[in-house]
Amino acid sequence: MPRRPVLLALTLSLLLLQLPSLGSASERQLLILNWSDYLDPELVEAFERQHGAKVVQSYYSSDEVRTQILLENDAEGYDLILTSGVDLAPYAKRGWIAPLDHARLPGFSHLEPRWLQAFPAAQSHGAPYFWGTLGIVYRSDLLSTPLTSWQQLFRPAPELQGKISMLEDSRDLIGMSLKALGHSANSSDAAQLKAAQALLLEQKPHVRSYAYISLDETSPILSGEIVAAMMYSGDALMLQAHNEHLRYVLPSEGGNLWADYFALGHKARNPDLAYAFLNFINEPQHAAQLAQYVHYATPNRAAQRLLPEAMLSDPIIYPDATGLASSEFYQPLPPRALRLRNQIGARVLR
Ligand code: N2P
Repeated sequence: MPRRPVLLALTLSLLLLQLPSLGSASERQLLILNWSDYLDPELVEAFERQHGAKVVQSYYSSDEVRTQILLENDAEGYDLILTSGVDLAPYAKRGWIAPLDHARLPGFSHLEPRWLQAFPAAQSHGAPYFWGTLGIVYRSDLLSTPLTSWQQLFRPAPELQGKISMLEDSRDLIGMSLKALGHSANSSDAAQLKAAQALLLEQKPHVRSYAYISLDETSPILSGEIVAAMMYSGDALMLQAHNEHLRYVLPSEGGNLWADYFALGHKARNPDLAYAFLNFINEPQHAAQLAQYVHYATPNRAAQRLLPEAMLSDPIIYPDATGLASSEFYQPLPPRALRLRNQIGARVLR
């Protein structure tokens, strides 16, 4: 009687045993841990054709979720990991990412050198990909007052209550509530962090979701279920293609200025293919195509020259001096502050 289940179990376990070997046997698979909507699928296909390889992407929904994923699987099998610049050094320390051999990256000649200096370990471990800001997106047709500040999102007017989406990420939540209170996003000051926690808990009953909302036509900000969200600049522009009433604002208190990097997985199965990919995406034509797809600022100078003027003069993509001056890069924080921030994050997100 139990024969069939046993057989089934046996077949299944055989199948499962096969899976990892399938991955490693076919040398031509590139496994990327990435944000969604961060690589133009057309370009991915072109790379696959050119290299007779398959690109497989695994997606995360916040910087913090990425770290969680890596903690859980110790970065096993990822050839490339797309990470925020500030996380390069801690990921290198944990042994999740490997130093890049610049001699194998002729495509790097196109990059603005400043991005290799922007974060600790960027020089050794980072392939600069895009940069942008974290701010607010909102539906101008569904709100009577335009949003210009974090204060308006953290202490929402009745028309906003219950219709807000925030990222599921302690660093972003705490960082931007600190900005709303006039402090540095990188504060380690216990009193300031406590005030940020209070603001987040005050906002919480009015937040509909702590999530990375989708950028396609199914997005809750298009249906009106959400009317304002904490969002990355280019993501807001991507969504704007579906609804012209969407507005992105870098809040008056300033936002977060970030840069993302591809890093080579320490346990990469196909490092050669990873290098080929990094060179491929840095070919000026390709980098320009990617920039137009994601709506972010490219660190690739040769690609910039190929971009339409409208993109280069768009203040959402290239913020003006005021926006840049009030915004901050996240910085590595001392362990004590990190512990406190983790506690706050857990309280807010539980
Ligand atoms: C991709 C968003 C990535 C930007 N859709 C976050 N740094």
